[in-house]
Amino acid sequence: MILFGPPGSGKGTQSDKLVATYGLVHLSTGNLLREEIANKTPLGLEAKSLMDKGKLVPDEVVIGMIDSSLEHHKSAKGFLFDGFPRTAAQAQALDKLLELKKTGIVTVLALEVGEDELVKRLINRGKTSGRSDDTNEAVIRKRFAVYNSETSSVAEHYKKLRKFQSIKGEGTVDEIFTSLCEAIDKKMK
Ligand code: B4P
Repeated sequence: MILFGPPGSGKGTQSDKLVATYGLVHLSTGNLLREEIANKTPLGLEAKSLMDKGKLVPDEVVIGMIDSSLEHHKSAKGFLFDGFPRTAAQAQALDKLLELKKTGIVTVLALEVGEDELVKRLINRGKTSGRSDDTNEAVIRKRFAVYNSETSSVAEHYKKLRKFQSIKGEGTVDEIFTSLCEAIDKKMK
């Protein structure tokens, strides 16, 4: 499954609950990149300078990270992709990787949240998380611009494949979680 949506839409928040309920492996490219930053690897240093400007990390880097994570969890029952794919090239690469492993995406759940609410959530998170990409409103706005120009094509890709479902992403965390579970359970029947 893919959990899709703009920055701050609650992908990380809902992923934690979904993986616990459905027994999936959580693959968040944002978390994988932050681990590289914390470990001060060359990849992490390159990623940090892009993330702090609100830009995306190069496709080859994130596709490579996903490929090795899939290899690492060969016996997994399933995966929840969070924050990936974020470009059309990443979506095509994921399709190919999954095809090679004789599997595929069951559904793409897209959290829909208005931009004012997103800015509020990210600025709030920036006060406590220590995430340098959440403290500056200009960087947050840049991330939305990148989402509109580079990431919205991912939605089109999965709409064409009839795998895309929109979910209202405003309300309490539990209300949104219930809507996500209903959509997944319908798909699994
Ligand atoms: P990510 O780590 O993917 O994070 P995000 O989009 O900022 O946030 P998310 O949607 O997970 O929000 P959360 O649940 O935490 O990306 C960070 C950066 O990494 C990107 O800008 C990019 O540079 C790079 N990157 C990552 N993946 C990449 C890729 N594939 N290709 C290239 N570059 C990539 O929620 C946000 C806040 O809202 C939290 O504080 C939460 O508590 C709050 N919240 C959640 N649900 C709420 C609710 N219902 N009501 C009120 N508040 C809520």
